[in-house]
Amino acid sequence: MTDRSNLKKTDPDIYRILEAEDKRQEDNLIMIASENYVSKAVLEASSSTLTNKYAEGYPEKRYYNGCINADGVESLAIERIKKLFGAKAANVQPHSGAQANMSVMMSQLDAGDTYIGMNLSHGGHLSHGSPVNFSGKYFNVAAYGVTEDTNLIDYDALNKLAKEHKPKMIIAGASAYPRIIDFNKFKEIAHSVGAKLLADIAHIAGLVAAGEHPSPVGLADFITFTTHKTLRGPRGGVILCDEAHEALINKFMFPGTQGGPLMHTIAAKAVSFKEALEPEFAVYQKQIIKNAAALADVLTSGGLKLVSGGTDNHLILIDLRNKGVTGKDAANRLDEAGITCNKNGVPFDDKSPFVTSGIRLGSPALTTRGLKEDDFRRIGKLIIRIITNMEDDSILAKVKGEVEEICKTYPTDFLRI
Ligand code: DSN
Repeated sequence: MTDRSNLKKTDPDIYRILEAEDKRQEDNLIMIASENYVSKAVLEASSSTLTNKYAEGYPEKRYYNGCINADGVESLAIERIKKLFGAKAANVQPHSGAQANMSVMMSQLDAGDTYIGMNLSHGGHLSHGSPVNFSGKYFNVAAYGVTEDTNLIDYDALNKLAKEHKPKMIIAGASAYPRIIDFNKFKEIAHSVGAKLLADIAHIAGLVAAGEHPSPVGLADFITFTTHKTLRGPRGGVILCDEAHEALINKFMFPGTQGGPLMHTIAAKAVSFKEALEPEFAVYQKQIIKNAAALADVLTSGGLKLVSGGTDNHLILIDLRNKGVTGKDAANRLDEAGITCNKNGVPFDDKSPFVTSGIRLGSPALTTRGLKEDDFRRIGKLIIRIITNMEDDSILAKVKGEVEEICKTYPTDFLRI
């Protein structure tokens, strides 16, 4: 039980909501591919008194006094993340992945310059050039995607696009791509037209750190990621680069795109990086992949169509068009049963992002909770039962009962500090 006695007295409304959120995370099967459960140590660090501290600048070069402890946590975070990825330089201040991307873009591009990113509707990220985001508003963006038959990244089309547009930068990385990304190919294409390569490994950072996905370190000029997905840290971002780009990146992070860093979050990042350097982390990442593969097999055997035919990583994208069900309806119905995922566009989707033809599922959070392949096979069968019986309330009730049973088998005492 988390001690929230002060909160309960001062603000009973927020107290109640936070208690309800603990319960929600406990009583549901969290299958959003970009979410995870952090450790108690990470939770403790992120609720520390460092939230009170202004520390604009970098260790030993601050604009404020009293930064001795802020310097301590930030230096450790930098040292650990460099070690984890074998990188030469790191900035741990980005509040998010989008902020990390913004700093890299601002450091390399002027307004109106051209770069190439992955189409959001083919599995890309919002901050890789979507017209509704800064990344699409202030730059000229050409987008690559996947092929219609294989749903794999179309490297030939990307190559042609690069030759045609001569971009200053190419971005590799995705938020709904279930296959291995070939960073060698990206490097070859980018450098053949004199473009810089940015690899955004937000989703797969944990897999890369553990050697379960090829690393872009040494291939990409810049690497960005969020710390809260497979990496299992607090919400935030990181930029990796070489020493030659370090000063520029630091300048465009602060003061370029952010003010004071969130030092309590940086402390929590440092803790999660320490955890990721332990041998158990590699075991965890292997299990993430085994669990996703087991789930993919069951879903496919049950007649569901997976984008690209399966998965190599932590996520699965189901194309529901052959079932006559929208992503929105499926995600809502699954949520009613206690299985939380998100609706997601599929490549060449004819439905809007608010409706979509797909759902995205991920294994990282439930793997942290301790679930193994057999559990994922069981959950896969529950998902099929819901999707193939969308109107049947008695099936919904039965599935909900099974979900409750699974949740009870895997308690979440790590949620309480
Ligand atoms: N919004 C994030 C996701 O869910 O994948 C992308 O970074």
